[in-house]
Amino acid sequence: MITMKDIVREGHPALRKTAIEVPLPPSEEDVELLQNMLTFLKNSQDPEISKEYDLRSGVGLAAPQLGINKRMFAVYFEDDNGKKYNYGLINPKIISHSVEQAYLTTGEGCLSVDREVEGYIPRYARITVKAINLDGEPIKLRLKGYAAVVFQHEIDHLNGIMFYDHINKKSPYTPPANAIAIE
Ligand code: K1U
Ligand code: NI
Repeated sequence: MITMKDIVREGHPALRKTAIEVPLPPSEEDVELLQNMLTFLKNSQDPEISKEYDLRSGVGLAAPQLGINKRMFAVYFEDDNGKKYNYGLINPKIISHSVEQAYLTTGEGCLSVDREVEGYIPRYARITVKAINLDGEPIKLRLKGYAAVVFQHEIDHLNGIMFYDHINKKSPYTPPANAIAIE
């Protein structure tokens, strides 16, 4: 079972590497790892389990956050319209994106960052992602709003990018140009 002790924190070199593509079809070991990552997210959102194991609640987790240099991440959350996102993805790629940007008015958090970071993080408002799912099948996802933000945060982890790299250092709370605010 994955717990907080398995998650590496900022300063760890794994968070700054470009992760390596996963050979396809995925090995049983890689599929099991992704399933365990999804279970961690579900556990982290369960009040009893998260209390028992002292888990911070998360909506996403990327393999480099476990010190594993592979292009894989899991997401588990529901958007404001009640749409569920429950995916373990391998070799995800943003194949297109909007010109328009978006940002969360609450900023972003990260399971690898044990502090509050102030500021807006500009993201694409809409993205299309291609990836391989847990069944080893290709999938294409069109994402907007909060879901697009979460997926970009996780894909950034595969490229050694932390959310705060995107913050305007001189003016962290200036709304990014041409951007929708997501409450
Ligand atoms: O990748 C990570 O470190 C997980 C991170 C992902 C993320 C946060 C904010 C914006 C985009 C992506 C988190 O899940 S932090 C916790 C969090 O945002 C949250 C947890 C439970 C309910 C609602 C939000
Ligand atoms: Ni993160």
